[in-house]
Amino acid sequence: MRAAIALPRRAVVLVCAALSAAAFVPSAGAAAPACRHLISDPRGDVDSLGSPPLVDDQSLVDLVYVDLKTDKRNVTASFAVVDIDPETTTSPLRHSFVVYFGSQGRRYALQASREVDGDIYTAWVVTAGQDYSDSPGGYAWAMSGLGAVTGSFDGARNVVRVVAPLELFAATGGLKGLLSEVHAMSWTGAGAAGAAAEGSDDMTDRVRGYRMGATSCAG
Ligand SMILES: [Ca+2]
Ligand SMILES: [Ca+2]
Repeated sequence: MRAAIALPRRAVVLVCAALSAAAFVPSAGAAAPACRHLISDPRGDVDSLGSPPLVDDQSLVDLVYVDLKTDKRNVTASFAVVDIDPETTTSPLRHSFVVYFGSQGRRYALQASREVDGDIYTAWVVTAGQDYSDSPGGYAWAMSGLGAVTGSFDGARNVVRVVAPLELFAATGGLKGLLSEVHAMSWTGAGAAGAAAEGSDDMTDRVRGYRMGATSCAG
């Protein structure tokens, strides 16, 4: 009986020792990012829209992680996707990614779209309503562009980025402290913006926020 009890205790001690070693002795050459993703989203949870929905590869808008990052000059949004459309100019469908957040009483959005004619990056301030959601229609909602931003579609890493200078937000109150109530979505579309048919979309959970300047996984 004593042996039966002693053995698990010894095992626990050994496990603790192993964990301590792993925590305090970095392995040579290992990249150990000390970040935690702001938003995690399941794979394979893209919804089909329209009747019939547009034919599309849903992995191209299947969100996995969404992160925000700020430094002294920029706010960056990073969307990790299951796959990225490599055909910038020949795909018949638009693939769009947007993240919403609040600051100083305003709501903002950072968006990237891989369009038929190229890639478009936008920073928005919400001017009516709150922000887009998957709730039924009937809400008044509008956004206004803040100015020129940059970004990238990284096909090697399957990451979409939007980089917006902080100065763009100054005229509407600026960004400060907690970028709050963060959530994101992605979708496919066809046709002119505003009159587009949609094929599929992916929504994320809404999280409390990102503290400006904090460690981030945004790449
Ligand atoms: Ca997803
Ligand atoms: Ca989702």
